[in-house]
Amino acid sequence: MVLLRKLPGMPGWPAALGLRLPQKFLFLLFLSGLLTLCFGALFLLPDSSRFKRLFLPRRATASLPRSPPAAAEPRHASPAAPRRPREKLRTAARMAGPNRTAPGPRQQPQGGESRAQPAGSEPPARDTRAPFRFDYERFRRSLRHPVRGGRRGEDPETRARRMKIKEMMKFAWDNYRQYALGKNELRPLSRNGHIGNMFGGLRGATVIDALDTLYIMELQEEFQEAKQWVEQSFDLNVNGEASLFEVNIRYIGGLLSTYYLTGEEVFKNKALQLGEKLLPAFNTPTGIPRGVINLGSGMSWSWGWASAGSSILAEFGTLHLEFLHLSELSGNPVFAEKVMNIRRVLSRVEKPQGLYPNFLSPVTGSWVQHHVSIGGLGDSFYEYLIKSWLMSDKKDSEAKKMYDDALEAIEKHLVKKSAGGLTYIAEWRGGILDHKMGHLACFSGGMIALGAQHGPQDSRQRHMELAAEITSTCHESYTRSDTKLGPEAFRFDAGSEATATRLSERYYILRPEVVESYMYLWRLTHHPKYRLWGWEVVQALEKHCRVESGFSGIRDVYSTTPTHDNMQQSFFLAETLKYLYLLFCEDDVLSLEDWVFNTEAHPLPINHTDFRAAEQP
Ligand code: DMJ
Repeated sequence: MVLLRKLPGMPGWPAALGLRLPQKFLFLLFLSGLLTLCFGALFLLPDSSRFKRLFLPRRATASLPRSPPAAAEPRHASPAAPRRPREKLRTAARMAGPNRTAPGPRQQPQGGESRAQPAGSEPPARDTRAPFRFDYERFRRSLRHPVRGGRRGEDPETRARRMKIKEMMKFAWDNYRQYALGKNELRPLSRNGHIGNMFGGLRGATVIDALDTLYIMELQEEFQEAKQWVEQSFDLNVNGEASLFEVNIRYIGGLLSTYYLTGEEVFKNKALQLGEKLLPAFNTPTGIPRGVINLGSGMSWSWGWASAGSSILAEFGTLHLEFLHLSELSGNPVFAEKVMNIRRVLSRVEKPQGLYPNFLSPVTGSWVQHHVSIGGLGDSFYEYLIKSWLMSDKKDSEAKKMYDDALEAIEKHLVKKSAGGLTYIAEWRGGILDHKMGHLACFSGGMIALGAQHGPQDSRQRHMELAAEITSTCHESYTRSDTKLGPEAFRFDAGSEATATRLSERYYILRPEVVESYMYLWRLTHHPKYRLWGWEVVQALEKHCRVESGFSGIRDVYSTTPTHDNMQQSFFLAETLKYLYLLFCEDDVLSLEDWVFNTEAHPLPINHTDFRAAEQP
């Protein structure tokens, strides 16, 4: 009213009734604007809940999120998170066996598929009773070995070889940083960056994949460069189609492991924020996620090439380790619930001959096609079963049983010996064997050796022999090529023995699986041949893949002058160089007693206890 009186030509309030029509209209417009402003201001006050209750029904008020706590605290829950009593929330988040973490069966929407909740469209629900805090210091004290090891006394040759691999990592990083920082991969011949379409608009795949390797190798300046990029430039507000699997194993895996190694909150917070963006992919009738998700809208769908809209075993079966850690670090059980539900579906579905086919319908929960492979499309599902058991400090007995049963079926139906005496794992197509092994399948030597440590004496020995034989076959696929690097796939038919028979299978893209198995077999047997074989790979990489500005894949391992594919894959820094480095380290560097490696070689801690901090006042 004070304002009205001061307006030129505007009389006091009583006189306003005598205004002419246009003036009245203007006055009413002004008045209604003022009222709207006052009403809206109620919601902007720091704690307006009392006012809000005047205008909103009680239930709607209760579900409004509280304002975020201290800056370092990540958002804990997702729209899908049920609100539960605090004790239940804590228990489900803990990394325990299925009996301890298992939530009730997933509630499915009636009459078809639920709609994905657009990521970020609604602020996540939150457990408001007390802030959750993961006790990082307590976790670090629980480790049995210093993360970068503490033993002395190695021979000078081993040290020199390790230093050579460190130099390769520095070279790979320096060139990426110089020519492609912020892009996903380096193109070392054209000296620029590659973005690709696997990560839904996320950038810096090489930065995130390289972080823990740089840290472990004590490349401190380089680690700081990578960290600075994450702090200043890593943007999660993107809008694009991402592979759920790739984002999980590379980004979430890399961020989680770097948090556990360094205690730097930025990595944990980014991992949790990204984890929440993946949750809408699980909104299917079975809870089996689809393979592709738009990180902006939350819409998800299956790969166009996957038969009949199915989800891929190696994709939805390779979330367990990371998702349990997201729950562990946030106190929010939703992540653990999602992967325990996948476990439930898989443990119940009927398996042909005890085998797991690669394609499952997220709508019906049944297999779509009977193609079984321990290589591409199947591989890391098996890996995550045994590693889930190890990561649970051997409490997740359901995972161990599923692994043991699967391995038994693989031994029975897929393990074969070639005419030349090489052991290999064939693929299975509706009962018919395809006598080929992909490079990807070569991780299985390491996996079987790892699992063998914990079986009864007879199977332990048999499995160690099997692991050693498969690793030896994969080594043969390398030694039988002109470059001493292995092809993408090799066969055991029509006279071929561990060699590629098709032109399209002759390439090598800096993959890690063979050196991964060398690393495990070395740690578990200390047979010197594994270090020798690893050194052969180092020499071959230097000779054929190192170019002026980085490392590149090659198109034909059987050519002594191979052409380069102009791509330095991010997994070369995450896995290939890390496993090679560890092969020449003492066993206490990232000890297998403390860590399991996710399928992208990002170390995640074995959970010896619950590291929830005492409740905050
Ligand atoms: C990596 O991204 C992971 O190891 C994945 O499990 C399969 N393949 C690539 C490397 O070959």
